[in-house]
Amino acid sequence: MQINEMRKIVSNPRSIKFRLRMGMLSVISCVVLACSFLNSLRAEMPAVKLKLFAEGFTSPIGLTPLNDGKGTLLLADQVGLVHMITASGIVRGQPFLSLVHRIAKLNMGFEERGLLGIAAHPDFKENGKIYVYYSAPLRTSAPADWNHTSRISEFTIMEGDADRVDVDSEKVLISIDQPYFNHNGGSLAFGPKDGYLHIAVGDGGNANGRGIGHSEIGNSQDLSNMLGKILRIDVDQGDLYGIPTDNPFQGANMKSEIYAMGLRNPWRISFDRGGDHVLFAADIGQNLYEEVNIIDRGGNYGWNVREGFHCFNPEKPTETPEECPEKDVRGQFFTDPILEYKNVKAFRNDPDAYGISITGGYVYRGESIDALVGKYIFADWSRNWAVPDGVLLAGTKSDKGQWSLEALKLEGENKVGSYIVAFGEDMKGELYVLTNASNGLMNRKGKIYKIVAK
Ligand SMILES: [Ca+2]
Repeated sequence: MQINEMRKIVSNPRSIKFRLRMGMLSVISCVVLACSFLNSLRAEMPAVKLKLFAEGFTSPIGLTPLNDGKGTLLLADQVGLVHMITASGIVRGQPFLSLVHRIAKLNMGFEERGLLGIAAHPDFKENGKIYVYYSAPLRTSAPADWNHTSRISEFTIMEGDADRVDVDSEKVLISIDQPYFNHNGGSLAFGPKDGYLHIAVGDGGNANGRGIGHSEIGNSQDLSNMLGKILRIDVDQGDLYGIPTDNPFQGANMKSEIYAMGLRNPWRISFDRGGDHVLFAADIGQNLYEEVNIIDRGGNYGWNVREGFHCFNPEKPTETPEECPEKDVRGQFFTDPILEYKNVKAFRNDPDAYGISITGGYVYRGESIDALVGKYIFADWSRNWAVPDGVLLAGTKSDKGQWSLEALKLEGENKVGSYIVAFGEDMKGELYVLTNASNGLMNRKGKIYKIVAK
């Protein structure tokens, strides 16, 4: 604006221009006030610090306490190795378990196959059993043009050597043929209340719930296969395992292992170790929305009819249809997520767009950061595909039961600077961030950070 023009406006306060300018100024000041109000709300969340705990991994996808009385942790690396780490972060020289030779041949670049989940039996101290989810080569009974076979297997430690798993002890509990390399899920978690093993399985891959090996209604909506589901089995019963009597889908053409359905690629599930012990599942979206779900028995979480809180059309994945069914093919209402955020690739410069691929975490129940207690701590893998820029997030449940989402502030530059692959927790409920500086399986750039108070 020219100074002369400004003078003219100011000298004639009744001019339309003056009133317009004043109006704009008040709008701007309101926006500024609103922003500072929002910032003051956000400022309640304290900054936390990431303290390097262990490094030298490739793509750390799971960290779980061994419950051996010594605080030992098991770290699963996607390349097929399980390491023992002491409570102080020292990585034992010899791997606890190597599945390198049982895993499908992995790409050095971006890869969704490999060792994808680990859980120790709740009675590990007595029975020495651990459970893994990994991508094996395609079994011969599968269609020849499919990609690989997911295995959920039980292993037992060596007799007389509690620091090593007997690789010959493998008992394959479940095999699931996978048409594509992607969307494998893979988390394993024992329910703190029921003691059953919960297994997250992706929808079969490709995109939009379509392609070879995809059911016409979408694998996630089809109870006759295990894809796009949360499974639940009793590893203490039967030859291989038992089906809990209250598993919800036990009829003709239904897989009785299914506990919940309608997931796309549940990348990391976890139980709240406190509170009501609910099961959280972060579900990676297609193009527009990433979501967090609380998984209830028999729930249908909507994919590929819905994405986040929105309708989804597999024919037009970048558009949100106005309408879609509220109920599944069996007449059951879909369950909405508790939280969603926008994908930054589709919603550029939108403050509600946090990244491109959700990474599920844990509810914080530790003792070192009071302000995080009860919050669901999770992440987005990265704001950018090519540049490692993971974002730490926190979900907070209000007294009225509504969930809200905010970025977790980090001390210093406020950047993780790596892809956030997964989270882990220890026996005390303290949380760890599992990162990879590369978006592929190379250069051992994987690190584990403990989340600590500033
Ligand atoms: Ca959903």
